[in-house]
Amino acid sequence: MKMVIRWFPDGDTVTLEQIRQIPGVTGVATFLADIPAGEVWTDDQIKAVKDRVNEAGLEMEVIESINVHEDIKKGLPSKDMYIENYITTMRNLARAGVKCVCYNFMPVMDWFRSDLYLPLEDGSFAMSYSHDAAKKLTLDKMLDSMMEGSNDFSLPGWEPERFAAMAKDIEFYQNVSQDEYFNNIKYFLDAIMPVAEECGIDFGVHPDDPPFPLFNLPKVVNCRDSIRRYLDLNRSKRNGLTLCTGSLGANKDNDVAAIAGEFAKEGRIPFVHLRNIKHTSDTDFHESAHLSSCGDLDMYAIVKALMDNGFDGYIRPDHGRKIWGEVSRPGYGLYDRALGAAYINGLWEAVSKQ
Ligand code: DNO
Repeated sequence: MKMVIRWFPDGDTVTLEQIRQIPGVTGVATFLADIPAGEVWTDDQIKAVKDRVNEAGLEMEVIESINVHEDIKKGLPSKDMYIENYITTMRNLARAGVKCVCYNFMPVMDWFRSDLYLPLEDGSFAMSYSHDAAKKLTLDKMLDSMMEGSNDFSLPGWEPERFAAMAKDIEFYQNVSQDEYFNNIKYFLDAIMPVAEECGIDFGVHPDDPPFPLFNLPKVVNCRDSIRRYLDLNRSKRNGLTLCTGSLGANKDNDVAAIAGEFAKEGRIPFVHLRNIKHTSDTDFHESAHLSSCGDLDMYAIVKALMDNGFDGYIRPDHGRKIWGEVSRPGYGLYDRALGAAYINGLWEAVSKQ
């Protein structure tokens, strides 16, 4: 197992020097911030970020994410050009020593929360999700808030141009069936997996977050069966899952430890996002500190399932709460993620010595 921390090269409040001082952390999960989805990441651009990371004494073996252009998701004729670009980026990253790529195939949107700063009893703030509140959010309201420069809905990892095209895209998908959408995924996977094999890069698709339907968009990966379906679309071992415990765990029906064990055993989990959540109803939850006792997920059981089944990939602590007055991107401050890393290291050592 190698522990990494997500780091945004475009003005992160958390520095590489700080990350270097978190015990057990050997690298970052990062990306090239200025390049719109669909464009090639050149050798020079990759080198510029890698040099910064390496100079701080850290590795850049994990990329989170190379975003998939919406035309590929929609299955439009222009998809082939964007897939070619994707493949060129993969080859360039492989030459720079990248071993793992986290990406998603969620239509239009990446992860979604209805509140970024829910006050918790202990004085910290956490991101939360209310299904009713999410249903009440109209696209217009979200766009207005972004136009006004409010950061109420600014989500790290989303590129600005995705917002602008959002309304049109949501409309487009109203006529796309789940099966058609999976055909588009298969087309993409069949094109990139031979290259992933050749370059030695593991791909981990990120689950839908939250795992509930929003805006009537096709859902992709949100439970054991849909993970199986996704991985069966292309049987290359490089076609894997980013096991995001908080995303999958948001659906109470998901047994996250069982999912971790089943897919780790097959060598299909190259990357794990570990975090805990606390349910407030069947659909609603808020994020919590990483400890099992702070949320509803049994983090020990998840780590043990991974380890017992031969997991040998990358792990990162996922979203942290806002604590100790830290100002940062929502979910991606230093303090609570560093506490999460320390806790995960402790679980790992304990399980490994049993
Ligand atoms: C959220 C992240 C996701 C993830 C993407 C991968 O905090 O885990 O934004 O990076 O879905 O493409």
